[in-house]
Amino acid sequence: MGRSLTDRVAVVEGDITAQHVDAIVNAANESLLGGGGVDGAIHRAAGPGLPGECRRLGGCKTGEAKITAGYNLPARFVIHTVGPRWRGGDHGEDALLASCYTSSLRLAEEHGVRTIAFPAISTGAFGFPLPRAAAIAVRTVFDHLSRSDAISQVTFVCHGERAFLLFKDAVDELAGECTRTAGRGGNCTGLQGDVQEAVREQVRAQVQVIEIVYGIRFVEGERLTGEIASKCSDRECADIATSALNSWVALSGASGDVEVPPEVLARILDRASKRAAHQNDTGQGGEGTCP
Ligand code: AR6
Repeated sequence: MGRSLTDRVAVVEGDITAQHVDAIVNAANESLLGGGGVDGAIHRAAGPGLPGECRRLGGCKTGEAKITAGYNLPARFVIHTVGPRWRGGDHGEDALLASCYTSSLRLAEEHGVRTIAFPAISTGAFGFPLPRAAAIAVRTVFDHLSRSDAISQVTFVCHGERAFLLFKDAVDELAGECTRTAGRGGNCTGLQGDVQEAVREQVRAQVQVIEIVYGIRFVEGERLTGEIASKCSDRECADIATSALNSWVALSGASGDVEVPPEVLARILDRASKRAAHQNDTGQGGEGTCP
């Protein structure tokens, strides 16, 4: 077995552009064409090759991630992710922020990255409260590392002492929880409650996105969210279930107040949990595989 979870997470104070890791993560905006803050620092340090490659990527949605070379940086890759703008906390910001970390880690793994450094995404120009962002970042990274050994080291690079102390506290708190629940260096089963909450948040956000995109309103949307979240114990399953729900809405041509028939929901949940279990068994990613 590899190193313990807590040994695989570090917090440092400094400049992310100076990190000697396989990949650094950029807190970008949807255009991927550069900006201020950590984005500006990364573009300056990477040099003129980076904007050219970024332009060819065609932008990036909030919560998602794209990858480029690192050019003049010590890091081989830059993973560009777009954090949510803070709008008071009731607009899916938590789930979108968690999704930035998960998407970046997945993309890193697809490119063989073993060591990766993150800034405190969304906590500058995008205004996400730092303590809340630190807790989400650390919990999401711990959760991912507890499921996959592919990445050996994650470093949170904090700009300033306040960020450093908040991230350090969040790591120490989770590390203590892991030690209490799993003994020496083992799995972090104490995270399960947090994972369930994160899955529910993710489902709620995706259900809202479907409502916005199709201009509909699910009858008893919160109950729908609860049923999907309680059947899905991980994000993989929740992703599959909400994409299936999205397809059903698109194909049914539903409008206005939409009630998902119980047999449709049961079929969606059954297939999602079977497919996610199959992907977890075979270690495959989230897309394009059939049981
Ligand atoms: N190394 C590590 N962290 C840094 C560095 C650095 N060199 N520079 C700043 N930070 P921000 P956002 C910290 O504003 O909130 C850009 O214009 C900073 O203290 O860079 O996601 C983009 O183009 C803060 O804690 O990113 C977008 O338009 C954290 O990095 C927008 O800002 C994130 O602050 C994205 O806003």
